[in-house]
Amino acid sequence: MKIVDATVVLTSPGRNFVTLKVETDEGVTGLGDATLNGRELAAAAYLRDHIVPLLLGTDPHRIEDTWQSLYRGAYWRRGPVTMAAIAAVDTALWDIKAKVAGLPLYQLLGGASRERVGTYGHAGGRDIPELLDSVRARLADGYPAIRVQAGVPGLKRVYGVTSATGRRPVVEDWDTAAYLRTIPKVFDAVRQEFGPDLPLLHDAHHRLTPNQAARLGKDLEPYDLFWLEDCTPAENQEGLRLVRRHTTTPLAIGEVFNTVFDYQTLVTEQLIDYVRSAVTHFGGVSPLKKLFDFAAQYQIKSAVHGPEDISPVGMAAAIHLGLAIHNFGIQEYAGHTDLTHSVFPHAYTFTDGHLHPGQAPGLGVDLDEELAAAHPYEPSYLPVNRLQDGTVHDW
Ligand code: GCO
Ligand code: MG
Repeated sequence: MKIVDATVVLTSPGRNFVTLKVETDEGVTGLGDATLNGRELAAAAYLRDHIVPLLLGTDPHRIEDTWQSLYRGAYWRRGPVTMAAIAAVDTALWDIKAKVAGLPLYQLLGGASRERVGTYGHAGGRDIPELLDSVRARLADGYPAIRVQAGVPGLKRVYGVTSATGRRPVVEDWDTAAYLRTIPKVFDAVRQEFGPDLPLLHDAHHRLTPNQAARLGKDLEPYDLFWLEDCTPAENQEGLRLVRRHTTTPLAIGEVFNTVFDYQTLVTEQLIDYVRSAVTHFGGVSPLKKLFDFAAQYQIKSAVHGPEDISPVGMAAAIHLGLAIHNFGIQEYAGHTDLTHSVFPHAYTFTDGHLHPGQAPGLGVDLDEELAAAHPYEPSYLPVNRLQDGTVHDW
């Protein structure tokens, strides 16, 4: 079997997605997701200009060898653009292999370890009443666990939830002290309204120092969070030692990480409880499975990043992995617009707050290229965040 063509499809059915379609001489095709929110054209060009020419004529069954040759062969390693592009190839080749086998991908990853994949959804509001309504709406959607983000008095926007839009980044504002005072009150209100049982999560979106994160984790202990996410930027992995020493609030990190090296200290010293990387940004199904197996040795679980900017192709790959691995924790599922579901018809289902990959061979996702072409790429940026004196802060 040989790869005879590979094309990159950019489409924006509400937001941008980058999809790689790999075609073989036997007519079997595979899809991979390389969407990099706000930097889509860089991932598309890396694929189109530097990777596709190398794929033509190669054997799609040699997934590990292809991955290693793209990773090591480029000499320049790691980074979100490189790893999103490699991820798309790896995922498309797994899609092809599973289609040839006539099996849904999860069967090739060891088969099902559970009946279905549990999720969490997003609730947010500018103030507490609006937030409580949003939690009610997510519960009505069936979500068994909910991420709670709330407005901070004095700040213009609810942070960390803005879509990427426009030809220039939107500028948001930030005040860490006000945030640290507000969030425990928010969780107090949510617990009072919804009781002790509902699993609640919170995303600090890389905005705190280790010391501030330690304080927030401690202040949130009475509200029994499922996790506190991205409490620091965590490039300084050792910084998590300080956070860990001061709080038992579970910690989840990693949506911006793209290799296992970013996790080395965090995992081996058990400084976190959940690894958050996505198939789409971590080099594909192959390395993410290895990360989960590594994390499992330290009782750390999976929690794959699943915002709207992971396409249904990347989401399907995550669901297959989530069904198969033993140390599955939870899957983030922000869902997609109806138009996105039509551009990427898929076998996976979301029922009663749980996902299942379905039984279609491969990933179980198609691409309606005509519909995709009718919704072309639109330039967009994630927001930039500034402190009230104008200093740029982590977003
Ligand atoms: C999450 C994330 C997202 C990111 C987004 C950036 O936990 O889902 O923080 O909301 O902000 O994926 O592109
Ligand atoms: Mg996050």
